[in-house]
Amino acid sequence: MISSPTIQLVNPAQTLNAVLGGLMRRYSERVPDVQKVFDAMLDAGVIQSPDEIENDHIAFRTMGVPNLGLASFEKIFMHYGYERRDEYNFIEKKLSAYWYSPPTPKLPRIFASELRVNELSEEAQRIIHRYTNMASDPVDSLDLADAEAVDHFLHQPLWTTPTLADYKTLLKESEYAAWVIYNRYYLNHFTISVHNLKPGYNTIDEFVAFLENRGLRFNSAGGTIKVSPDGGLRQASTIAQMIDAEFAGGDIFRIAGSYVEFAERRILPQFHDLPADQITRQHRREGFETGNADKIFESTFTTQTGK
Ligand code: OOG
Ligand code: NI
Repeated sequence: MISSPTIQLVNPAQTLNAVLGGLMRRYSERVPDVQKVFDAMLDAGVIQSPDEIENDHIAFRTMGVPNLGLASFEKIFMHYGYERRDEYNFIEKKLSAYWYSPPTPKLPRIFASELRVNELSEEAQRIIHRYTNMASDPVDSLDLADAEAVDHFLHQPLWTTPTLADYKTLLKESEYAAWVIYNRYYLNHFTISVHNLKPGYNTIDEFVAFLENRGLRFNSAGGTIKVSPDGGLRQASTIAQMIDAEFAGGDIFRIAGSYVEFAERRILPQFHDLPADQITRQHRREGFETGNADKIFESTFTTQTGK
């Protein structure tokens, strides 16, 4: 009989799977809409098990300050083989973002954004720096081979719990800033790919109609369904889950947490004649779209959550 080794060497792919699993587990606990969507899909026979769902991408938000922001955050996933791709700029929201392609095609893409803190008012900058001042980049002292350590890092406070007054001041100027000061690196959303679902559910219009009938509420900023100018990327998202957040000193206030997104990536024109069973990710519209993303950000904004 072969005895199992006492020390298991874990490869980066396994570590990444564990990190992604931890993110999804906590996110599902925090966002009841996730289970609602799964239940609707099971009930309608769209899927037999949630494992069949393809996760198009996950998204994170960061504060663009020294030792944090994308330059720090991206090191985590690039360590596991993610590659930085296109950049997106959101002038009015003062945000920069990149998407990252995964090391293997079944894994979710990552969309990560950063607030350009230095473009905010002096007061907002002062508040943000008071919480986010770091002597060094915390990712540099993280053992990225240790999935548990990374899972803990992504769900830890990172900085002291904000006061409700500071949260409200930030909220007036940048809803994104307020979101990050409280929620930090919590998963902002995961995204169900709809194009590989069965007919009747495999377009964004059909899928959104299906979920609206089941009582889910969608972000209506710029129209419920956001379409890229080339027509290839179609997205919609729910309105963020409200959470009773506890602030410094014990104040409780209802704030926006995370949401769920849905994406349809159409087959690129040059592959329209390929047989359906040969279509894979590389034959569909890749990347993201600034105009779509600009409105999807508003899933956590009071203009949507207060509707
Ligand atoms: C990200 C919004 C953009 C997309 O798929 O374009 C986005 C966010 O709300 O942080 O998710
Ligand atoms: Ni998204």
